[in-house]
Amino acid sequence: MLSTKLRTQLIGFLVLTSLSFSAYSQLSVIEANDNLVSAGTIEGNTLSLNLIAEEGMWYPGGIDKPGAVMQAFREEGNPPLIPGPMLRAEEGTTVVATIRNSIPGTELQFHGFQNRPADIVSPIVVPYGETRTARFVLDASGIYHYWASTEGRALSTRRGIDSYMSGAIVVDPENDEIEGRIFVIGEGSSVPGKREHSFNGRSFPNTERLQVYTEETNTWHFINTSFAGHPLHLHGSHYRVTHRGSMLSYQGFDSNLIREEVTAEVGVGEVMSIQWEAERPGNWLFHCHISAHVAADTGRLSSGDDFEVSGDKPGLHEMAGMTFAITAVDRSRNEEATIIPQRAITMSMERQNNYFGDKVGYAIAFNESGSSENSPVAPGPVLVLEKGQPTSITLVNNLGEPTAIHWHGMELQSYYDGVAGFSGNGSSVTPAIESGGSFEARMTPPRAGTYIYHTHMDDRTQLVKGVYGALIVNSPEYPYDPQTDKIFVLGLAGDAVRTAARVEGMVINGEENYTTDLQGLRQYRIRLANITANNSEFVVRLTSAEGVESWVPIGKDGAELPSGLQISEEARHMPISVGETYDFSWIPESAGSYWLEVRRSNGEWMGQARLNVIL
Ligand SMILES: [Cu+2]
Repeated sequence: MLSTKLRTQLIGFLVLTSLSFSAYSQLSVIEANDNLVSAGTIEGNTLSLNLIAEEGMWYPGGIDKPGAVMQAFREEGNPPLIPGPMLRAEEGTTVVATIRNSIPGTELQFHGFQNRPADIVSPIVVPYGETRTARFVLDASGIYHYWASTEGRALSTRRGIDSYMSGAIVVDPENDEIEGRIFVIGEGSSVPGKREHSFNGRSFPNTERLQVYTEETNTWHFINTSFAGHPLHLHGSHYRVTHRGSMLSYQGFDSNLIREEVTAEVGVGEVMSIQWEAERPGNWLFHCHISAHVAADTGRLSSGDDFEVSGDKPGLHEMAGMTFAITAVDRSRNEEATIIPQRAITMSMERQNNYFGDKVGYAIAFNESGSSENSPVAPGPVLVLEKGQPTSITLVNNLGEPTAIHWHGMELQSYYDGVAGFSGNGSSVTPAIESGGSFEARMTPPRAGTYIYHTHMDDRTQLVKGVYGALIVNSPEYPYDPQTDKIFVLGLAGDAVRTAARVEGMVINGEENYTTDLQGLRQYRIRLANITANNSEFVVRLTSAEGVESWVPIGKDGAELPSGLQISEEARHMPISVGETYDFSWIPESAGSYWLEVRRSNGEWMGQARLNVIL
């Protein structure tokens, strides 16, 4: 008997050398589960279900794309599914479920078939060839999950052949139904070095094409049974996180604690329910903001020659993996008003040799007539727009490669959203900006706050080389004053990113030792943005020799926080995920050095900025 690890490696080798079909043609094809149908049969107050764990062939990109042997669950008489069959019934229903382990040489450790809410996890262990029966009551309405491992893994380390043995459990209130769609997030594969990233068992562009209507509320529930956290980013509209939960609990938030945001992280084992309304018609993306989780070519089953660049117009944007394409339809079919600019800005993007040491930098300058000429810098400078002012930004590309700029968090017309080959409405689709070419983006910022602009093309080249910066929207009610507003952009600078996600560095405002001077006893606004490539969980602290400071969170992702969250707290905030911005209000009380420190959630040091306070 080969060890599971060695077997996995052999299978991976077979898949990669395309012998998989002949060698494994006896395996069933694992189907993607859109979580629209409940498993089992309900009789009276009892849901009966027979689950079988077995191996099958999984094709997350579609049956014509590369696949991998994976372990999955099926209901007796049905094909195996990724994610596994969904259990859904009303509160008070008793579940009688059998679990059979048909995966030779394994011991199945199964979690989540138990009463709720609960603090104690009661796993069920099923040796190969055996069946166990679970009896439990769906006794608390909410959204939960089950998961299993055949390699004795915790959820946070399950990334191999068993990484997709998970499914949704939905408990509807009595005589009622929880609204919305259920999406199970997955990451991993049996192939060494390859990780698929998916929603409901499919990776983009094979994910469901979601259609929504403007002025209608969309309710989406994300269940993260993958081993990593994922900052989920919506283009063009803000969303609200209404509930969070886990395998065993599910809680709603009071309305005065619910933020409007464009990026929020769903952690390992976590459930996150969101609601949103599309601001405008057109094509919008919803995706994980971790570059590696949406990159077309690294670490995925579909790679190299197998991979066709995704999208409606091949060869332009390069999204893959954990991505949804959304089409928002305006039922009243109102024509979108043409924006007549009151202000015209030019954004020049220049390739500059020997910028980061001997490495190339992609430098940016904003200029407008009547002002003195700015020189390009990498990463890009702060762009300040006015709330309510129709503005034109002409993007001039001299990077030597095509690009596209996304105005992250901004509510604007889809055509200007910056996903080349995808953004737009109907037949007008945003083009890539070819090298030597230009594109005019127009927007009328509807609210004041802290946003980000960044490339939406080839992050691992363009984001790394500096095509990003802070975008501030100013208004009399929420002013931007460079004297009292301090911006800290956490990002990359050339070689600060080395190779894989785990060895990614970080700079603050483009510098390894950023320093700024402040006047004591004045009220400052700290504007933080995380636009690194792959850091889902930064912990940011503001400290002095006296210890950790206090600050008041006031804004997030360009939106003001609800009153219930504008409460003084210890200046230690986590997670601040890639794609999030935060505004904090802070008064330095005494002279001296203060430090804005950034670590990963595991404690790993990333960098710091020095704030010199004089009285
Ligand atoms: Cu992700």
